[in-house]
Amino acid sequence: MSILHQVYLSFGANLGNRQANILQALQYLQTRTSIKKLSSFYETEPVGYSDQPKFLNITCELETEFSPADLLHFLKWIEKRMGRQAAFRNAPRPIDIDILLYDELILENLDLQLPHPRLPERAFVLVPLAEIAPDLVYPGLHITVKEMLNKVDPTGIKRVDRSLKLRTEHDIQQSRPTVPVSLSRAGVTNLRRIIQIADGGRGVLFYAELDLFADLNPEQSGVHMSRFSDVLETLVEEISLEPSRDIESLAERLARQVVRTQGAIYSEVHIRAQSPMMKVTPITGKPSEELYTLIGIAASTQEHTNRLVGVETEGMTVCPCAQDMVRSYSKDLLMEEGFSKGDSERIVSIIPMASHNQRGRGTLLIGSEHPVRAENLVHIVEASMSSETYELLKRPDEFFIVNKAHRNPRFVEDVVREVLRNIIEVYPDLPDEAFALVKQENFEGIHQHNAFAERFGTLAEIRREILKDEHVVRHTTLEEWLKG
Ligand code: PH2
Ligand code: MG
Ligand code: MG
Repeated sequence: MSILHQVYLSFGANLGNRQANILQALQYLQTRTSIKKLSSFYETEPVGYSDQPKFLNITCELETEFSPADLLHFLKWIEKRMGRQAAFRNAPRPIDIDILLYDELILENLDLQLPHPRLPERAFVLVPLAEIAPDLVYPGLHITVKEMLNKVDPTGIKRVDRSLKLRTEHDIQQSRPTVPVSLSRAGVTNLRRIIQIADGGRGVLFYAELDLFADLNPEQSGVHMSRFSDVLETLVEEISLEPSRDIESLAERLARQVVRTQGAIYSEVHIRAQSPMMKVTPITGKPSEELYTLIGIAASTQEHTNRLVGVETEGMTVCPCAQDMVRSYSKDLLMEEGFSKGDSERIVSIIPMASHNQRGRGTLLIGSEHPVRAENLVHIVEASMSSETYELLKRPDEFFIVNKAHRNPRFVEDVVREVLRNIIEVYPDLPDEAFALVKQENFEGIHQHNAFAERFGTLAEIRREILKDEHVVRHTTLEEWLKG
């Protein structure tokens, strides 16, 4: 392993698009080295040969494995690659890259002198350098950059913003749309970020996909797309200081900021994060890490936010219908072999019966002020299928879940109903206004298509059916509940 050297470079450009040239040179530089610090951009009066355009100058600190000679060679390659032609000393150029310092090295070669001999007298280098390394010492002279800067005349050195010439006098997003109709939701989808959520004392990182929406009034042509990312970027910074308690709190923080920054009446944020969970296999007790999808949704108005927490997880189901056919066929076989009807029925009720089985994906969302933990919801969904599944299965574990699933055959509809019943019984304390959405999709083993079932509604609606035997025809939808 080679050691890394600390190097300071100076960039100057006074031909062509100076800003673009410097940025291009920095891009080439990063193909072999690693930039640690970068100064602002400065517009500077030409020094030496003065009958030429103004310069744009910057400095940077970098880490490299290159020797001084190899670094010089590489920088010359960049200059040439960018169209610099050999010319007289101090001639105008699209790009010039000079090595200012290389560690504490002092070198007196014909083609390379270190530290840069004219550094102490050049304000166009010292001003940007003092910005990133004021206390850096000039080898040999034992004097800092700040001290050298105090001895030169910094007039003619002007800090400039990086900019493109833009006409910004009119805000296209604020202009009146051609068709003056309001939009229910406009925004960004599939924004991907690493988010942080508190787990006990520490923040845990998750890969997440986010959708952010705002409503649009008939007078406004578009949302401010970049503000969605701004909101996220700001929050990602805030979160690293103070992680959100849970995924729904994170969705809520975002939804509130979207309302504020978009001037919207209504905003919606959906987050899906991949989350690991430790399970223990049923027989051999081996720990096994499973991935499930953690879901947080929040909808905000100026006054109020509704939040949901949810999970998506996989398990397996065994088809009751196919199993029933196998059972009656088996019974007939036994009777053809001479077993009595009674014995045949007893036998097929004792031994496991074959069927087709499939992986199923279950979704459970709960909306309530009353906190519900996502980890607990994973177990509700898994307990409602024919059997849970595991990433790791030793042979006795495998046998256990195959047997469990075949003793527990369930249609896709049964799974949804089991989840609903479990919610009602496990969370009697959830208020009537709370909301639930339960969805199951089975990747059928005997078809290319999937089987699907879903129920959504308030807990009041679901309780009336399960506990009071009524038929509730109107089911409150997720959208209605979010806006309610
Ligand atoms: N570079 C020179 C000579 N003169 N003047 C300014 N302002 N900026 C430079 O980068 C510069 C210069 C020789 O390389
Ligand atoms: Mg130079
Ligand atoms: Mg040079």
